[in-house]
Order: sequence, then C-alpha cells, then structure tokens
Amino acid sequence: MLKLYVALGTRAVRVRWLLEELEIPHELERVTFKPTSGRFFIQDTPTGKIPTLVDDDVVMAESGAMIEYILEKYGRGRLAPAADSPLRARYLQWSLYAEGTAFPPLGVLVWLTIYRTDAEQHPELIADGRERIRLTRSSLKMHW
Ligand SMILES: N[C@@H](CCC(=O)N[C@@H](CS)C(=O)NCC(=O)O)C(=O)O
Repeated sequence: MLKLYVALGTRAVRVRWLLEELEIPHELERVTFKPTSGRFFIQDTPTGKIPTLVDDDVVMAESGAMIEYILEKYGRGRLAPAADSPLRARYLQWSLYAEGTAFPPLGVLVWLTIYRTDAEQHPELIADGRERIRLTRSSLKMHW
C-alpha cells in the first residue's frame, strides 16, 4: 500500500489531497516538522524531506513528481487531462507553477523571516521576493 509521510503546514497536503480525492488506499505516517535552523534533509522520513511517498521499492521526495506518479499509476485517467487534450498545457503549467515559479520567492521570504529572523538586514531580498510574487500573479493571470 502507498505510504505518505505528512506533517501539518507542509506541502504534504498536496499529495494527501490527491490521494483522498481519488480515493486511493494509502497509509499516512504523521511526523512533526523540524525547523531546519540551517540543517537540511533532517525530517523523520526516509528522504529527510516532507512529503515523502513510499510505494514498495519506490521512494520519492518532490511533491509535484508524486502527483504525476500517482495520477499515472493509480489515476485511471481521472483529473489529469490526456496528452492530446487542449487542457493538457494548462494542467501542466499550473501543476509545475507551484514549485517552479510561486515557491522560490516565497521561500526566500519564509527563510529570512521565519528561520533566520534577520530579514531587516536584507531589505533588497525581501523587496525582490515581494515584487516577484506580485508580478508572477498578475502576469500569469493574463494568460489563464
Ligand atoms: N520541492 C519539494 C520541497 C520539499 C520541502 O522542502 N519540504 C519541506 C516541508 S514543506 C521540508 O521538508 N523542509 C525541511 C528540509 O528542507 O529539510 C517538494 O515539492 O516536495
């Protein structure tokens, strides 16, 4: 059975939501998120990251890849538009947008303000992050 390592307030919700939506049997392993404090891959999961998905010999970190994997292997055509569907491009764009475009500037803000707490010493990084988030939202909306 699929096993998903989850913690509150993390990207694990993306994968859990999909599993619930498709009613795919799975086991949840709840862990407590450990603030990184400059150390990485230290979460109590097989990969050190949250979420982690285990499917027999397959062990995955990267929530977007888990979503594609689950849809392809267990989705039976549900939710993901087929490769020749006119909706496919939009589906791929928004699916990869989360980690590829939306999160990087958010990550800078989260890192400086929550984990390092020295945001006031990096006003240019904060301003840059905010501006990129603003532009990303408004310019992508114009297309879809
Ligand atoms: N791009 C990865 C990011 C995974 C990630 O960084 N998860 C966070 C929790 S949301 C984490 O485990 N942070 C602790 C660490 O980086 O060690 C994904 O989408 O799964």
